Amino acid sequence: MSRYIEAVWCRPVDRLPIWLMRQAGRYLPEYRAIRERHTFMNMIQTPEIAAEITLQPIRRFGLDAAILFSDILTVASALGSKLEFVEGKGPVIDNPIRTESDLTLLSQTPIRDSLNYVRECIELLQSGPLGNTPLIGFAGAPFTVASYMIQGGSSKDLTLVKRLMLTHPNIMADLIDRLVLATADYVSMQIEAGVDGIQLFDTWAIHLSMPEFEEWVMSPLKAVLNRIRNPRRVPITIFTRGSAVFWNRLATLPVQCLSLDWQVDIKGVAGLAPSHIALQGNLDPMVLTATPTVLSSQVTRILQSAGNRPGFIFNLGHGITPDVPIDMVTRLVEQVQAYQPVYEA
Ligand code: 1CP
Repeated sequence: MSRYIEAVWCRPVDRLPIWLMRQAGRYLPEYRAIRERHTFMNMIQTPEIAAEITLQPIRRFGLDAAILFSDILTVASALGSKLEFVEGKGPVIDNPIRTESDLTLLSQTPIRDSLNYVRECIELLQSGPLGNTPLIGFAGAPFTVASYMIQGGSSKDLTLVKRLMLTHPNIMADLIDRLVLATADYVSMQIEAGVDGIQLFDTWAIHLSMPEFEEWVMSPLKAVLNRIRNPRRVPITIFTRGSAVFWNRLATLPVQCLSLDWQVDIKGVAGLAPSHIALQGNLDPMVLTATPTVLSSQVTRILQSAGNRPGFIFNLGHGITPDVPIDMVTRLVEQVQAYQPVYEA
C-alpha cells in the first residue's frame, strides 16, 4: 500500500506523503515544451500526451501521488459549453447559461461516452508507467463547474452566478441537477477505469453565505457522493476554497479526506476534526516564491501542527503557480518526505 492511501485512511505511515495541486503545469520546462506544440484541450484529449504530463512531476520530484492531467471543465465542455483556454485569461466559454432556453441546448450524451479519452488515459497510466505511485482522478463539484458555465470564464466575484442564483434559482437548480448526474457518472467511470483515489474540487464555495453553501454546495455534493458507484471503496477527498468557514460542515459528508486551503489554521482543525477524516494541505503556494528559509519555517509549522495526526497528507492550500522555481519544489518535497511522524500511544 502506498503512503498516500495509508494516510487517507488515517493509518500510520513511516514518513509523510506529499503531492501538490496542479503539480503538472507551466512551472515545469518539460510541460512548457509540450504546451508550445499543442493547445491545452488537445493535450488533455490525447491520452498519450495527458499520461506523459501526469508522469512529469512524479519523475522529477518522486511525489507520493500522481493526479490525472485534465481539467474540471471537461465536463462543461462535454455538456455543450464552447470552451477555450485563452493565453493569459484562462478558460473562456462562448455560450454561457443565462436563461432556461440555454439549458435546453445542453447535450444529453452520457458523459462516459464524451469523456472516453479520460478512461483511456487512466488505463494507459495504470498499465505500468506509474509503478506503485497511486493515481488520483478528479472532477469539479457541481457548484464550481456551474459557476464557469454561467459566468463564461474566470471571475473575482462571480457576479453573474450570484445574480442568477438569487433571481432565477430554478435555472440554477436545473443546471446543478444535470451536473450532479454528470459528475457522479464521470467519477464512477474513473473508478471503473482504475484510479486509486478521487478528489472533488469546489473551489468557488468561498463566495457563498452559509445558507447558500448548504443549498448549492452541500446538497449537490451529498447527491453526487450517493450516486457514485464505488465497489473498490476508492477514497474520496473534497477541496474547497473557504475551508476555514466550511470545513466542519464538509467533515459531515461521506468522504475520507478534507483538502484545506491556505487560510485555515491547520493546528486548530487538526485538533478538532473527527479522527476518521484525513486532512490534506495547506501551504500557501505563494511561499514557494519566497526564500528557502521562509519556506522551511512555514513547512515546519505545518508539520508540527498536523504531521503527527494519523491521517495527514502534505499539499498546498491551492494550485501551484507558473512562477514557482523548481528548486523550491525540490526543497519542499525533501523536507516533507524526511518527516517521520510520532503517533501518540
Ligand atoms: O498550460 C495552460 O495554459 C493550462 C493551465 C492549466 C492546467 C495546468 C489549466 C487551465 N488547468 C490545468 C490542470 C488542472 N486543473 C488540473 C490537473 C492536475 C494537477 O496537476 O493538479 C486540475 C486538478 C485542475 C483543476 C481546476 N481547473 C480547478 C480546481 C482547482 C483549483 O485550482 O481551484 C479549477 C478552478 C480549474 C479551472 C481552470 N483551468 C485552467 C485554469 C488556469 C483554471 C483556473 C482559472 C480561474 O482561476 O478561474
